[in-house]
Amino acid sequence: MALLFASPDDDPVAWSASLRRRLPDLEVRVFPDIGDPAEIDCALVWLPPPGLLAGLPNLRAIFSLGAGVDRLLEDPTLPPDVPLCRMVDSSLTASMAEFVLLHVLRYHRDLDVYEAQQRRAEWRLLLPKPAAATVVGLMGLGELGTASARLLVRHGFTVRGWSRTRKAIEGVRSFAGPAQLTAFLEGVSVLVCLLPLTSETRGILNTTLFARLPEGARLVNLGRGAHLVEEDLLAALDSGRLAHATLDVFAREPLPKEHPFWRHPKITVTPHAAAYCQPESAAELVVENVRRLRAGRPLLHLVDRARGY
Ligand code: NDP
Ligand code: OXD
Repeated sequence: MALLFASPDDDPVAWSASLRRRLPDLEVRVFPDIGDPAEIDCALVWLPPPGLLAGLPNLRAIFSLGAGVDRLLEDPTLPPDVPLCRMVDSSLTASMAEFVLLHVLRYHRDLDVYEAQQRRAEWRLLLPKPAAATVVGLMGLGELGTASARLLVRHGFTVRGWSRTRKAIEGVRSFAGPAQLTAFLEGVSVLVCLLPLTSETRGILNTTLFARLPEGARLVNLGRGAHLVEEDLLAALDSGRLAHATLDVFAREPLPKEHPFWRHPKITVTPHAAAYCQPESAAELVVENVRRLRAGRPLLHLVDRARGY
């Protein structure tokens, strides 16, 4: 069985070694050295060139190196009937939860305010508040949102989450569906987006939503750039409706050099750096799915293409 590996960001040497250690008879071919495309059975990919997967006539499964599969689904040439599985991995989840905690702590301890004060050489103390006084709202309570919520609860924050279906997570107040979005947003001091990008969630971070947050709330977008309506964020920061935003994902990546977000005093930009999976642990899922493919058993973490995640 041959697996094609294609990713501009992940290390092909480490991945090949990790896969082969677990499954020595798996042939790993690294893009662009595909060999005969007809010999490829499955593909492990992150941002593959559009059309690459369509050119593999005997492809039986697509394994995403990313948790989000929106870019794959946007490719009109993506083979429609080949099962698509997303990445779920302990190292990915842990690095995301850590990144969420980092930014919630930063806002909770007013570091964004102190950074602005430093630029003005202004010495002004803001008395620290208890963690419980900071209400964190997580949009998306899936693999990543749930782990982040649990970590925040352990640190004493007041945590609420919003998802399509209701959840029971200890210490987290769960809100579900469009009907409960307004109630979820009330009183949230730090809003974290960990939604997948779908037709329902595109543009969800907009003026109407910002208006439902308390004045001076902070936003952390870790989902996808297209969740955010960029002009609405700039207007909300100008008016003070939002005090600050941390953005890890963008409609265009890399973020173009001339983009106003780079130099905005109330925006922190990180380069889609929140979370990545380590081949050491993540190869486990890929190998398990290759074994299942060989045995004709159901694959793990199949994407529901109609739902979009
Ligand atoms: P999951 O599929 O496990 O979770 C998605 C969550 O979003 C679920 O709770 C789901 O609800 C909820 N959801 C989906 N659609 C809606 C909707 N219309 N309304 C309300 N809630 C909705 O995904 P992950 O947690 O693994 O990943 C989430 C996203 O994080 C990825 O799709 C990707 O975009 C982003 N990501 C970003 C990274 C980065 O480095 N910045 C790294 C990895 C991922 P329900 O549970 O009811 O189905
Ligand atoms: C993603 C990922 O989906 O890095 O962004 O997993």
